[in-house]
Amino acid sequence: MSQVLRFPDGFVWGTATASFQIEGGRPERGDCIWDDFCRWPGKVFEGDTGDVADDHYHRFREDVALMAELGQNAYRFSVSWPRVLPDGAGEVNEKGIDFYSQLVDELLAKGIDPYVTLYHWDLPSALQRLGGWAARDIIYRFQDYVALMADRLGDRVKNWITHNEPWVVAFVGNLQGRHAPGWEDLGLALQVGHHTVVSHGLAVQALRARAGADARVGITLNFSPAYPASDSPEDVAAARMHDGFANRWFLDPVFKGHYPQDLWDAFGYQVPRVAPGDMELGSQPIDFLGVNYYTRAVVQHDASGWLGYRTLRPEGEYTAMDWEVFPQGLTDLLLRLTRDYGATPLYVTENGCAYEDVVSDDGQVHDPQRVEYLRQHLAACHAAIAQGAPLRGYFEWSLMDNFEWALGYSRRFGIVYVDYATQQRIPKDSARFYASAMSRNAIEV
Ligand code: IFM
Repeated sequence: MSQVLRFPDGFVWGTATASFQIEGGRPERGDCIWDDFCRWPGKVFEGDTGDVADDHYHRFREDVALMAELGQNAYRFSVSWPRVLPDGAGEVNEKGIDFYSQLVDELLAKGIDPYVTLYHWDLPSALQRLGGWAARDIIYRFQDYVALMADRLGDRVKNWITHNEPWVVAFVGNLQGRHAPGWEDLGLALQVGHHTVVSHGLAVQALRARAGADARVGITLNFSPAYPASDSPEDVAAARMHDGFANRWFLDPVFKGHYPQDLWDAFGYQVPRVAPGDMELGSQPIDFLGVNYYTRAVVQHDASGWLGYRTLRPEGEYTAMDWEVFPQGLTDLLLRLTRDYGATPLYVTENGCAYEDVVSDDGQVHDPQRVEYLRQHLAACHAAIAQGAPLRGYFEWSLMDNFEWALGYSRRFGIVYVDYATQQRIPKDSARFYASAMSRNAIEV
């Protein structure tokens, strides 16, 4: 017998995207570190670039019409810093500002509330040449850029996200070398991470001062809930270590004003330089936390592994990213955030999956696995709400197929299929499933 799970009245239903992944419109903006990274041989699948992507820069009206057809009441997108400030600072590209201004107007005209992310990884190349996120001056350049956007959009945009996944910025870009700028240096990565935390604080101040008294400001973090491989004390301690590295390293400074001591000790001499006042800046009160969840980590003690552990690949169902499908992890995460970090309103700002979608003979894209993934993760959200998590909304990643960073266009996360040769958009079965969930404010399980 099926059961209907109803969401609270006023629940926010959206989809999410990011500038570099969908916009294209390369000649109409300055260069960013991902343009440079795409040119680095071997770094990005088949040398794919963001030059055209989904051509959203030229097709945004069509894309907003699609969102309206789906029936979403919110949309999360990011601003490309080099589109509005081609050199990262100084001269403003008014055409770039106009693009975002028109996008916001178009959304509002269709009853869709914009949630604007200010940094989703496309740092202006001009600023990278000055040291990028590793150089302290970046925090003030970010503050100026955020102030500009608050001045230009703050009359209409009420929900702001300072950073998307600073963990990925710091560690995937500067320790693992798999993202731009491509470095492999722990000390550098930790300093980069620290500057994102401090710049988040400065951005909160800029938004509070300039985006209107009703502006709501948050940050989006990515999470990797840690489950010990066994109940042995060694595995439990290993899971705690992974939790410190993957989750608490950014949660604690943002909510508690200090780095987690266990990880601080583990990082030894590589820890970041922290100037007086930094931790107070980074931990100012915020209005919500954005939660990005895709999968969990099963952690086993391994003295030879980095930080003394390794992650396992349990039996189960996997997406095309080779990420385990584990909806319970989302319930556990939302409840844990509520328990350990207070009752800050939560939004799932990203959740979704990649599968090998194809256009069938009937011209449609049938993606039953994504439908099930969404259904199960929405049920997981519902369970967390029922147990007290202050979850206010859910943004599906992603509205449409797009540039999946180092994997180029080889992974499709959209509920809308994009034919990159023609730029045709084809809503997948999952788009219809999600549209029905949004219109009913409920799912059936
Ligand atoms: O595509 C990314 C997004 O930019 C940030 N979060 C994870 C997604 C899937 O990998």
